[in-house]
Amino acid sequence: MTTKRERSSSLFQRAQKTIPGGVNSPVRAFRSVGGEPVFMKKASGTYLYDVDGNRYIDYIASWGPMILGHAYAPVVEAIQEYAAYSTSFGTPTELEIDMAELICSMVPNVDLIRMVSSGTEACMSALRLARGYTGKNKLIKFEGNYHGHADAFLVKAGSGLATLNIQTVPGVTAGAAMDTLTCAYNDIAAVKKIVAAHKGDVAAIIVEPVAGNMGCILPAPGFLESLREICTEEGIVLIFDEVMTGFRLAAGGAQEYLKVNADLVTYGKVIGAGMPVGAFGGRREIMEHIAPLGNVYQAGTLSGNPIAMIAGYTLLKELKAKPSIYESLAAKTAYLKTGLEKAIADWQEPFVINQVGSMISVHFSKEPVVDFATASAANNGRFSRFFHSMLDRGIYLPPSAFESWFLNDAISYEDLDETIRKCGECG
Ligand code: KE4
Repeated sequence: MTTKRERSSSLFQRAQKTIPGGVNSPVRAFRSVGGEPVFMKKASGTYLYDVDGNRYIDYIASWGPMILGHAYAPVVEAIQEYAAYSTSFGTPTELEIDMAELICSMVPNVDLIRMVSSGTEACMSALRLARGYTGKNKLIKFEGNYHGHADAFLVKAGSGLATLNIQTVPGVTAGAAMDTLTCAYNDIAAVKKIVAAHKGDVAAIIVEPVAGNMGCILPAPGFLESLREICTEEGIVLIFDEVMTGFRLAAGGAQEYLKVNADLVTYGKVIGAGMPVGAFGGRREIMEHIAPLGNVYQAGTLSGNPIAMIAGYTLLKELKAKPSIYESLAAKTAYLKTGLEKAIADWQEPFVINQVGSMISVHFSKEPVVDFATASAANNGRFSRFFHSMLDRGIYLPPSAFESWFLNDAISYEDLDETIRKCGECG
C-alpha cells in the first residue's frame, strides 16, 4: 500500500536548495527511517493533513506540545486577539506575571521561574546557574538523555544524535565536553562511583525523570529517589529536565507524578502550546543568582513574548482546570498499549512496549528496554519498516525508534481502534 505524496516530495527537493537537509531540525528528516519527510499543511484535533491531502492520526503532537490536540480553539482565539496588540514589546508585561504565577501554582517546588524561548535555552541556563550557584564545574548526564543542543549536553545524547548515530559532535570543543561526565540511565551504582571519583567537583546532575529521547524509558524503582539523596548529601544541584514531562505526565509534571523534588526544573513544549517557549525555575535560594538579582547572566530578546505567553497561559489554565485530562490521556494510552501488544504478538517477533501516562514507544527488542544500550540493541531496522507501513496507512509516528510517541486528548477510542487495526496489518 503506498500513499501518494508527490507534492511533499517536490517540496523536499526545493527545501534542500536553501535549508540544510531540507529541514529546520534534523529529527524531521526521516534519516533513520528512510524515505522523504512529509510536509504538513494543517492540523486539527488529532489529525494532520499533508500537502497532498492525506490525513494522518497524529502520535507526534509536534514532539509533545499539542497535548489537547491541534488548533485548540481557546489557544487559537487567544493568539488571534493578542496578535492585534503587537507581537512583542521588549518591556515587561502583565502576561508574564500571570504566566509565572500560574506555573508556580501548578508545579511543586518552584519559587521563581524565568521564561526563555526553547528547551535548549532552559537547560543551558539551568546548568550555568547550577555552576554559578555551587562554584563547581562538572556535570553528570545520562547516556541517551537529550537536553537540547548546547555544547555541554552533546555528549552521548539521545534524540537526533542517537537517530543519526552521531557519537561526537564536530565543533564541540574538548574544553566544552571535558566537564560533562556520563552514566547509563538507571545505573545508580555508576552515579555513586563517578560522584566519588569527582568528589566536591560536581555542580549538577541533569536527568529526564522519564526518558523520552531513546524511546520512552521509565526510571527504575528508586533511581530518582537515589539521585535526590546523593545530590542532597553532596551539595549537587539536581536538575529535572521536564521539557517533555512537564505538564504532560501531570499538571505538576514528573515531580508531582513521581513524587521526587528536584532543585531546578526545566520546561518546554506543552508550556508554549506550540509557540517557542522554555522556562527554568526552582528554589529561591538558587534562582536568586540569576541576573539581574545575581551575576549568573542569562537573557533573551523574545523571552516572555506576549503571543507565546498567552498561548501557553491559555493551555496551562485548561490543564489546571481539568486534571481529569491526565486520567483520560493515561487511559487512552494504556488502551493503545494493550491493543498494540495484541496486534504485534501475532507477528511472532520480539518486541516490548514502554508506556507511562501519555508517553509510549514500541521497541523490537528481545529484552526490556531500560537504557540507551538496550534501546540501541533493539531491531531498529524493523521499527523503520513498521514506521512506513503505518505512515502509508495514515498513522503518523515519530520517525525514529529513539523517540517517544505522544498522545493528545483529542484522540478518540475510534482513532485508537483504527491505529490498532492498522498496526495488525503491518506484520
Ligand atoms: P528544544 O530546544 O528542542 O525546544 O528542547 C530541547 C529538549 C530538551 N530536553 C528534552 C527532554 C527534550 O526532549 C528536548 C527536545 N526534544 C526533541 C524531541 N525528542 C525535539 C525535537 C527536535 O529536536 O526537533
